[in-house]
Amino acid sequence: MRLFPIFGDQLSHDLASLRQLDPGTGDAVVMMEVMEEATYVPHHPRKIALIFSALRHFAAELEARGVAVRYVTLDAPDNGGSFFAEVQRAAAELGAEEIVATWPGEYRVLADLRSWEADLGLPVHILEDDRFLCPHADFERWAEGRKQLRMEFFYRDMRRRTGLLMDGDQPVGEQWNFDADNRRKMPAAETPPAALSFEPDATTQAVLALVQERFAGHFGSLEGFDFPVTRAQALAGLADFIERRLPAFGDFQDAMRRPRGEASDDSLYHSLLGTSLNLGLLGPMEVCAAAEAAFAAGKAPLNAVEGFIRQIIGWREFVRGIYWLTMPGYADRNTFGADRPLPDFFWTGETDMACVRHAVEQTRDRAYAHHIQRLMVTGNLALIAGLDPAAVNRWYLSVYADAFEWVQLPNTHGMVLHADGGYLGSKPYAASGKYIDRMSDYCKGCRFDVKDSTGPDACPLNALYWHFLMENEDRLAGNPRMGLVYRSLANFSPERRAELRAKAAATLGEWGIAGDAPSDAGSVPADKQIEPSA
Ligand code: FAD
Ligand code: DLZ
Repeated sequence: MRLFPIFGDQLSHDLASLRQLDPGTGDAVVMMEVMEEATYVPHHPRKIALIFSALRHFAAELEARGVAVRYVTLDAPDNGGSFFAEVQRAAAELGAEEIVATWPGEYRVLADLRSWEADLGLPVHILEDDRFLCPHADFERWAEGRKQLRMEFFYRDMRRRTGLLMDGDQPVGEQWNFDADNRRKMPAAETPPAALSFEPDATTQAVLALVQERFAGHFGSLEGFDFPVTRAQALAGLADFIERRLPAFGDFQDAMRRPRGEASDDSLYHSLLGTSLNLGLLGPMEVCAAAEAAFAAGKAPLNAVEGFIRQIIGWREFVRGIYWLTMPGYADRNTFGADRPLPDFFWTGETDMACVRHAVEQTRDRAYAHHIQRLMVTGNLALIAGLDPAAVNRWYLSVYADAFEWVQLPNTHGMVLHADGGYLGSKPYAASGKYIDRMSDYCKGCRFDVKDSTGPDACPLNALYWHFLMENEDRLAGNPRMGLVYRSLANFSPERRAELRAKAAATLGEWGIAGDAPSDAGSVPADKQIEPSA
């Protein structure tokens, strides 16, 4: 017989390995809730509950289809604690002759899987995960010989490959990218519709009780758990997004807003489809096809539909390609030599900065923050405060329910921290408080003055922003996309520079993370460095 391990982010009935399974021959699936996976970073309890509940529902669906499933719950008295221990036991007890797995979502798990053949003395077949649209080999070919990888060019190839929003070989609307139309600030009167909420059934309630008992010490709340945990629920979430939120998704894609006690506060017009896509309850092509159909039916404008499709076939596939191309090693890069620990408020939300407080509190309560909060609030702060990439990566991987390393790491390490030296993005998204003020209403209710940089009530982001630019001038001033800001900095007097440095140092001191972050890449081994952006 053959044994088919299915992991928590492989919950798709058309998974490559499951397509090979033949229920008539004694083949069996093994699915496991194990402490090693639940604790390799301190995952948000909501994320653990989502994965356990979705695993249990998927196992029941497989059984209903006649597949033999060996399901190991976390509280099983003899739970072996790791994928390997449980697969080893299942293989021995069932008399498995082969293991058939689908390529996992993290290098850590792949390395483990690759050692099983020797450790079990059985053939282990690892099949490509073809739920993604760009196979590894195609991405490698595309990347070959390029010193920097740019999403926009990859995305155009993906449009041609999928045929989405194409008119022959030309883009619909005669433009590939409508991003310039997608930067509206949200008017006060705008009220995004609340997303669907999924009431926990008996299976989910049992999981919630288990997670509450075992992971109460982890950051985050389980209260009001309402994630979709089955494909049927995920499809309902998709239909709801397409009908009620997609039409304005583009306009307000970059907007942020203070909480007002409305159910949509955490997501605005975003889709909330990330968990369903990453667990495998939905496929990337079906969500893009649904968006394209809404455009064809005149129910959603092109800027919204193109913007949404770009996130899926562009960014999502692009970051995955980069992850597998560069691992292991990508996570060790630290271009700016940043080494400060996370300030406590990343875990407590206790800060007077209204934007940061909201992002952290919402993350604690929902295991969700939308893209601009991740990128421009917590992410930007981590960048300009010189926080240690390893600590920042660990935080993002722990706290978001949709976080799996293949997608979390390139976004955090590359897009946000620029720790890869510009391999993924052409410039760091460093910003002062001015950006937050332009794209949100946070600054109005904030104790800090966004227009001030050095006074006692100055927005801390302002001095940190200039401090970051000064600290990394050698590395960044030559980047053509940073030319404008460095020309502004060139006009600052030595006294002004000193004032900004002093204010930044005082802020870092108040946060308990003072100390000069080295501004060169000395800590990066030569073989792990990549060319800085031209
Ligand atoms: P929407 O805004 O509605 O977007 C639709 C879908 O597009 C998302 O569900 C997602 O599948 C895809 N998408 C959008 N942006 C990206 C992107 N930059 N990279 C990959 N896919 C994208 N996304 C994750 O899925 N897991 C993560 O762990 C994760 N970590 C992130 C960390 C940082 C620092 C940043 C800046 C971004 C991260 N993202 C991550 C990307 C993005 O923020 C989330 O996909 C998005 O916020 C999920 O919410 P949503 O489903 O409402 O997305
Ligand atoms: C994230 C996670 C957690 C918390 N727990 C489990 C688990 O108990 N069983 C499981 O199959 N998967 C879990 N996961 C997801 C895995 O860590 C995920 O498969 C890898 O991160 C990607 O290879």
